[in-house]
Amino acid sequence: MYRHYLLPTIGNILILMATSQAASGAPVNLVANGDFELGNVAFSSDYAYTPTENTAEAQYTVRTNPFPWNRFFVSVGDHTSGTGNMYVGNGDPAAESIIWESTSIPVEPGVDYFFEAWAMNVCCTPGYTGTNSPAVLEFSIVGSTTESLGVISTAFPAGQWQFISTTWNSGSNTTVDLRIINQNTAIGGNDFALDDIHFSTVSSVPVPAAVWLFGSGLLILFGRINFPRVNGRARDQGDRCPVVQS
Ligand SMILES: [Ca+2]
Ligand SMILES: [Ca+2]
Repeated sequence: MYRHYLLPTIGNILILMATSQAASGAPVNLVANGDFELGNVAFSSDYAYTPTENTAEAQYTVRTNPFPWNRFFVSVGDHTSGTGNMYVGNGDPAAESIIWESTSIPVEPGVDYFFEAWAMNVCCTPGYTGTNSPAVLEFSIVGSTTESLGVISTAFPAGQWQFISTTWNSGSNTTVDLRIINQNTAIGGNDFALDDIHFSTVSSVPVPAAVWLFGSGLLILFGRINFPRVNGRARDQGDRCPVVQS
């Protein structure tokens, strides 16, 4: 996944540091099948699993490319390796519909955890002429209470993986459920992909890489939710705007 950071020369140096750290102490991901490489298993969803073709909103699939599941979605590889699986969804117009949920995850009380994922806007190819509203992803944790960690919109242009990082303290909890909900009820656009969902006491992005991203102006911190763009494409203003804290 560190291929995303191999851009400027100084970035290459810090990537080597990040890779070294990961090799010596790779974070344990408490999310089963967070990279979707096992397919449509180990999570639940209010969306309808529709593996062959996207025919309506509120459907999802697990596959290696958003296209041609929906003929207007962009053609792009997954985040994990570029050739693996990802979650691809067509946003549900019903509010509070759960995109992805993983339940009964054991946690240590009083410990800070990172709830992270990579997300992507997949709408649309130039042939699409309809409205195009980005998904609004809410990360929340269900323990003794349900706690929202914030909402964030997927960005334009489509086809760019975006890192989302939230933090949460377990308090007195010993078991939690993780949820990602799309709070956008638009039909036009509102199409997205998810990959490499991560929950751990250690971030999936090692500190040296995060420092480099911050130094490059690509890492944005908004309280508990972080949304850097890590790719070689130029940012536009719309990339920075849609962050809203809970
Ligand atoms: Ca993957
Ligand atoms: Ca849609």
